[in-house]
Amino acid sequence: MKLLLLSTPVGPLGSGLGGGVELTLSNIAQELLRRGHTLKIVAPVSARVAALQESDSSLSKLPIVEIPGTLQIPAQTQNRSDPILIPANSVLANMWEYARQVQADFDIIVNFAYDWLPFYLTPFFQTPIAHFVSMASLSDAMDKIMESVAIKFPGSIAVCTRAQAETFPFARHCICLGMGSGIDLSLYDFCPHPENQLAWVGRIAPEKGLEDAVAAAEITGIPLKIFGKMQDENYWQQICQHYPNAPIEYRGFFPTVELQKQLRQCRAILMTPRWVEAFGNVAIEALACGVPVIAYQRGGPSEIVRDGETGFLVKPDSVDGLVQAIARLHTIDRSRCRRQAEEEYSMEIWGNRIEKWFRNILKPSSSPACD
Ligand code: HBI
Repeated sequence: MKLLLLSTPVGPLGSGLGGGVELTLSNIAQELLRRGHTLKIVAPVSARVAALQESDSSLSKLPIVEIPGTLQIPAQTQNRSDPILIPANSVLANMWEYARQVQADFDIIVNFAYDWLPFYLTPFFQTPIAHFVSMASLSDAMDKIMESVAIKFPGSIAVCTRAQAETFPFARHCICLGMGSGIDLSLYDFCPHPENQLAWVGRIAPEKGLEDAVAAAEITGIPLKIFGKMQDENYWQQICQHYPNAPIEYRGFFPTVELQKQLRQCRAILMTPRWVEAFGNVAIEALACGVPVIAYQRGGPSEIVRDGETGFLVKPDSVDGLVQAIARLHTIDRSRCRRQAEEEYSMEIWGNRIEKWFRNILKPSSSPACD
């Protein structure tokens, strides 16, 4: 197949601003190229793309078409009833104008943006558009436009997990991929004997609930290493002021290979989402290193963690629950964590599900099948 992949408009690919969907897109691209498909990626121009491609080897060989323009406002900063905002010289609009011009060269267009415009444009395009929805329901305007596409174009909308699907009124029309990405297991090295430290990985932003992980670090006295894009500086400052004595260290944002070198050294990763996390790519990256996952029983991670075997599922927003789970980490066999990643989240499994989704869209009489 000839594919055109349109990335998230909130940041350049590899910048970390796009969170998990950056890993999703680059892993889908690599796996499809490996399978002999041809593709192009359309993403916001990055002042540092050369540096990014050097630092993140997985990005270097991907064919990226860079589009200029103003980045889109992150949807999770908006309120449910807010109107859709499009800035002047919108990079999102510029990306889709490019797609409109080249669409005849492709069999299928894949949208990774959680934005109104790509859904609205779907009926105006001649080339079929597949939509990978990377977050749970956030706004009424988005729910409305996604629902109209889900009904008009059966099988065109894919979600990561059932928990995420259930947040949408059109859940029954979604293709459920059962995962938000596969991972290249060869990039993750199993670590049997970690340091006495915990990890937290994610965009530093309120919806990720970092403060609970910091509170658990203060109570247990176990150092917490924090990785991810510094998206909301004020939020971070508030946490530092509120927990001046917590044993925490912000390490920064790292490409996959560098991240796993540090993540594997940890006794567990803490996942403390305030919102319904669509999937939780960091959970399967941790498992691939043999790192148990301690996660709130909310959204995607609750469909990934095998409670008591590869980590623990904790009552949502309960810091005590996190502390009790940390105290039971010695009962988890780290090699079982690695095995779960191999059995359930390999690129092979991911590639098969993605190909099936696309082929069903290209076949005329297709009915969505939820795995
Ligand atoms: N916000 N408007 C908008 N568009 C996106 O594509 C988007 C976003 N916020 C977060 C985000 N994408 C990704 O970090 C998640 O999909 C993983």
